[in-house]
Amino acid sequence: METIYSEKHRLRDAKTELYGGELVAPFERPSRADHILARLRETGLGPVSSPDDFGMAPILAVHDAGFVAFLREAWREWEASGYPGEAIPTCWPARRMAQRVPEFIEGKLGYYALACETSISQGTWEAAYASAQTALTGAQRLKDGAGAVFALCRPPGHHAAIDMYGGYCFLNNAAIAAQHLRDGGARRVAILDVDFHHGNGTQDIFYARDDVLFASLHGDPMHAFPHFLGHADETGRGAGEGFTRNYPMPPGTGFELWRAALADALGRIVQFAPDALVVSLGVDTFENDPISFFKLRSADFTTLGGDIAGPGLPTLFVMEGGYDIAEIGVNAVNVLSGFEDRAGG
Ligand code: Q9C
Ligand code: ZN
Repeated sequence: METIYSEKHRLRDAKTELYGGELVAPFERPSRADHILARLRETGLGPVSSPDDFGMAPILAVHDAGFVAFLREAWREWEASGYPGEAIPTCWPARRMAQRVPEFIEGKLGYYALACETSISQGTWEAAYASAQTALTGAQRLKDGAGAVFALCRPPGHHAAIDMYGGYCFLNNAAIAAQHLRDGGARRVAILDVDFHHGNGTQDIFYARDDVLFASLHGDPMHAFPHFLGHADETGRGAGEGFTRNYPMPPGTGFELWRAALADALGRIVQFAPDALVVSLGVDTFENDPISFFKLRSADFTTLGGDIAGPGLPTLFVMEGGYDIAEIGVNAVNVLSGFEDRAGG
């Protein structure tokens, strides 16, 4: 399986994350990608290629133009404000307040942020742009006939909504790739999100649509980030009714229960009969993940990779979360090799 990877991920190297009432070194850091790349090379999964540049149009096909302009300019505006640290919002357009974009950067941050753990730092936009291009290149490979591709995206994307960033995400790489597949002629695309956290951004982008099925397995939002989306009764809106499927699961969930949810999700995907499958691949379901509460073991990732190969669909894996950095390479590559072993590729 070919991997698409850009060194530009290193430009996303924030110094701070707001966690547990303290500013700490971010969980989402450059060494995550290094460990995945090292493991890919160690196992000889396949070639590693640089992304092509598809420009802004495919990003603007899923994200709000004002939001994208904000992301591009946020660091410059924050620096100009004279504040000493990284850009973190302090104030939100909460219930019964005006939903109007302020002119001052601190207000803009609150308007466009869905969470404040994620600092905007120098280079964040450049890395997020390269990450989206990495996913787009993977989608293009599927379009050109590849059976499976791995987009080693960083920063991740699935929490980024039409016009909101947060949860370590800025641009929704998986959604951008799925839309690119649609625009390239795929009639239906399914997105399977196996990251520990609910893919609220992806759900937001496709919620009213019947051409992109979204299924997410995740920690119950009553107990886990993003806290305000991902309940089982969220199933789509309007024409999209029935094309969103959520599998929230409780603290301590192990592979047996998780795999049963996966089987149900895959059954729905097969019924949907998509032309392509995009997998939001997070391995923060791992038992030793520092910020999550599922109990999957390293060998389980091989098994679930095989399960995902079951439907026999052209499949794009898009890297999302996973914060046990010592094991992230083994766990992510186990999914890919489990897929290949079953797919016979
Ligand atoms: N108590 C992704 O995996 N905060 N994002 C968690 C835990 C945010 C995770 C706090 C987690 C975001 C792509
Ligand atoms: Zn996650």
